[in-house]
Amino acid sequence: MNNREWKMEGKKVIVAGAGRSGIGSTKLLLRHGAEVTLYDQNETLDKEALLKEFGGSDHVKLAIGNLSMEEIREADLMVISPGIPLDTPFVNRVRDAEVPVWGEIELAALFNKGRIAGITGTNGKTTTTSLVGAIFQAYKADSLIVGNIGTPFTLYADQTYEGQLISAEISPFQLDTVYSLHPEVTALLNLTPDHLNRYITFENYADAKMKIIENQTMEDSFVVNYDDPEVRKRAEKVTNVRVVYFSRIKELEEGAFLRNGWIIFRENGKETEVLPLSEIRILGNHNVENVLAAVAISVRMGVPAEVIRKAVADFKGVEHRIEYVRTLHGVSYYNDSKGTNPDAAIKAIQAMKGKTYLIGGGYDKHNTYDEWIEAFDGKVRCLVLLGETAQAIAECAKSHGFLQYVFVDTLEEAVRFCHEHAREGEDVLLSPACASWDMFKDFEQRGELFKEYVNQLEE
Ligand code: UMA
Repeated sequence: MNNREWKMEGKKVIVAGAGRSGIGSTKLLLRHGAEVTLYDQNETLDKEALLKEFGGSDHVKLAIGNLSMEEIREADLMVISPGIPLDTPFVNRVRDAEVPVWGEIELAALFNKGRIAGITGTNGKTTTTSLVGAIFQAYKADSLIVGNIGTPFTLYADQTYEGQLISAEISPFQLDTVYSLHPEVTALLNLTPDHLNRYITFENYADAKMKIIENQTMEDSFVVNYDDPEVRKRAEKVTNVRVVYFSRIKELEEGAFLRNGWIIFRENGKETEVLPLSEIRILGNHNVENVLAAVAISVRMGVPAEVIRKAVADFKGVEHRIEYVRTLHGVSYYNDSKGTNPDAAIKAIQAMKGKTYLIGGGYDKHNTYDEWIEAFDGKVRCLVLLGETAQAIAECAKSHGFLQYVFVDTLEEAVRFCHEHAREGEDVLLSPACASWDMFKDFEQRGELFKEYVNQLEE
C-alpha cells in the first residue's frame, strides 16, 4: 500500500526512541487517533516526565527497556527515531514480523501540505537551513524551520497549509527511513566522510544523502556545490531533477556565483545581482558557500532578490557554530560545539585569527584526524583533549610532530586549564571534531555547558 493512503485512526504504532523525534511523532499520531507504544532502550528515563508530554492521554503507553514480541506482532507500524541504528536487534525483529518501519520525517512528509526546501550535506546544514528559514520568514512570516536542526517536523507537519514555505534540515539518518518526502528544492552542500561508524563506507554515506532527491521531478531543483568534487561527480549523473549549481570559485553559466564582490544568480541568460559580499555578517569562506546555497534555494522557491538581500544582511549566524561567548583578560572564548567532525572543526580553526587553545575530542565516529591536525597551521598553542577519542587524537597529533597537547577529564577542567594558561590576545575555542554522545546528551548540551563554565570564570 502507498504510504500516503494510510489512515492513523485506531492503528497500533510503536514509536522507537523517546527523544525529540519520538515525542514529536507520538504527539502527531495521538492527534490522529493512533494507539502508541513509546519504546526506549534507556531504562533510566523519567517515565512520569515523559507521560506529562502527552497530557495524560490513555492512548499512549510506555515500553522502557523492553519491547515484547507480542507488542511487535500486534503493531501496524513502527516510527523510528534517527539516532537508532537500523541494524539494532529489535529493529530486525520488527522487520521480520513484516511491520513497516518509517522514520519521523516519513511520518511528517505524509501529513505535510507545505512547500519544502530540504537541505543536507556534511557541514553547513544548520547555518544554511537557518538562513533559508530567515529569508522565508522575511518573505512570509509564518514560514517554518524544522528537522535535524532541532525542531522535529512532526510537531508541525499536520498543521501546514498549501503554499507554506518550509526550510528543513535533513540528516542522512533521517533519509535512511524516508520514502515519500518530496521537497520542491533540495540542496547538497558538501560531502566529506562522517558517521562512518554507522555507514562503514563513504559511498554508503553519500548514497544516504542522495536519497533526498529520490521523489523530485524536472519541475523541481537540486542545488549543489560546484566546487566540491564528490558532490559534482554525483550531480552530473542526476537525470530526474533540474540541477542548479553554486560556486565560490567559478563564474557559472547558470546558478549562483561571485563576481566583483557580488553574489550573482544567472538563469536562462538573465542575471540578477543579489547582494554584495560586504553585507554578509557570518565569517569564513564556508559561510560564503552557505550564503550562495541559500540564495540559489530561495530564488528557486520564488523569493524576490530584494527580500533575500535584506534577510542575509540581517543574519547573525547560529548558536554553537563559532559562537562568540566572552572576552576575559584579553582572551576571547568561542563555542563551536557543532564542530562534530574533522571537516567542521577545520573550518573553525581556519576562521580563528589569533593563537588558540583548542578543546577537542569526544564520541568515536571512527573518523581520522590527520587533516584537522594539519590545518592547525601554527595557530594552535595547545590542544586540550577529552572524551573517548582523546588518545587517538593525541597519537595522530604526535605522528604529525604536534606535541603541545594535554589530557583533561571533564569539560569544566578543560575550561579552567585554558583560563589559567591563555595569555592576552589569545583565543579559546571548543571545536571537538567529534560528536558529543560519549559525555553529553547532544552537542547543544555540550555547548551550553561550555558557555556556562566560561561565564562562571572570575574576573
Ligand atoms: N535510543 C534508543 N536506542 C538507540 C539509540 C537511541 O532507545 O540505539 C533512544 C535514546 O535513549 C533517546 C532517544 O532514542 O531517548 C533519542 O533519539 P535520537 O537519538 O534519534 O534523538 P532525538 O532527540 O530524537 O533527536 C533527533 C536527532 N538526533 C540524531 O539524529 C542522533 C537530532 O539531531 C534532531 O535535532 C532531532 O531528532 C529533531 O529532528 C541531532 C544530531 O546530532 C542534532 N544529528 C546528527 C548530526 O547532525 O550529525 C545526525
